[in-house]
Amino acid sequence: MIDGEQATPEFSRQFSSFSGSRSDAPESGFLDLEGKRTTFQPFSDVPWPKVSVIIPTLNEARNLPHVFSKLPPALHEIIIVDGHSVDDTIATARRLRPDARIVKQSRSGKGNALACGFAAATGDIIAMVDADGSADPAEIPRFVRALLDGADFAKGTRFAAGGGSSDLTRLRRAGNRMLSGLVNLLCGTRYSDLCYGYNVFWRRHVPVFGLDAETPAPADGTWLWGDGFEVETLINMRVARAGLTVKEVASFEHSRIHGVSNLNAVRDGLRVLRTILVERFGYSRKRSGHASAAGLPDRQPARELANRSR
Ligand SMILES: Nc1nc2c(ncn2[C@@H]2O[C@H](COP(=O)(O)OP(=O)(O)OP(=O)(O)O)[C@@H](O)[C@H]2O)c(=O)[nH]1
Ligand SMILES: [Mg+2]
Repeated sequence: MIDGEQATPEFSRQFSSFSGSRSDAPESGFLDLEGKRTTFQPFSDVPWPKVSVIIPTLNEARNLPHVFSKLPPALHEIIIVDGHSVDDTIATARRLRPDARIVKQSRSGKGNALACGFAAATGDIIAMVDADGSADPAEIPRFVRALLDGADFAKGTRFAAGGGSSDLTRLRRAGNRMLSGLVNLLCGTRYSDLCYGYNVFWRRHVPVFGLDAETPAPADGTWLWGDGFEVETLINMRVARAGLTVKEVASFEHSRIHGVSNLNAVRDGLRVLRTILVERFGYSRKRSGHASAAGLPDRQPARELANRSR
């Protein structure tokens, strides 16, 4: 948002909550690993659209079987964006889903992985799904329904009827509430779950995000802003600024199945806070240069990220 600009007044009208209807949810367990396509028609009134599922992976080989087993059939494409995993992530993905496209990300971080996945996608709709088993891909049709009902951006929330989490710590819950409240105050939005990364949207809106998938990783090891976990906040704020219609969709977050989180609540929470402030107050001043397509400081010292657990 530009300096001095008022919070987006239209946004509260454009923003609504969608808790999903159980009748829209498909039956679970419809993975088709043998390549058989059963008739898949979750909606009686509209055809199932072309859906691209983007799955960022960093050492998620042990979780992929579960995630793939929950994917709805009849997807347009599955795109795995790998962050140079050192386990068997790519081999596992190829074995389980030979039809999946594997994309190597251009730099580092989940944000960069998503940017690369969005750039590679060819469907009408993009679903962002984590690979650690926390996001249930069987919920995708519920999000798609919200888009077909008129939303531009279907935003997952753990804090609506039908949603929840078995993964949120008290610290994260409090931080998320504070950060969501801050964005709502500054931007006139009504996000109930700013930091939740399960979102589904029309691909035509990707330019609104202003993400840079192309620039190579800087030689000095710095990260471009938006490449980390702050990407979700950045996207949510830009979606609001562009006046897109957002519907929140109830979603249940499960605990990561295997492995360790790459997120550090304090470090990444501070990155989110900084993102909010720069997006709201520093956008016009910062919008030169490649990373500042994101409107943010271009780089972050590598040392801030050096302790990221892998
Ligand atoms: N390609 C790629 N994927 C990443 C990177 N960092 C995290 N991911 C993936 O992004 C998803 C979310 O990362 P997590 O480490 O689970 O972080 P989180 O879900 O925000 O935090 P938790 O709630 O603690 O699990 C997972 O599928 C990770 O494998 C990265 O640098 N590159
Ligand atoms: Mg996770």
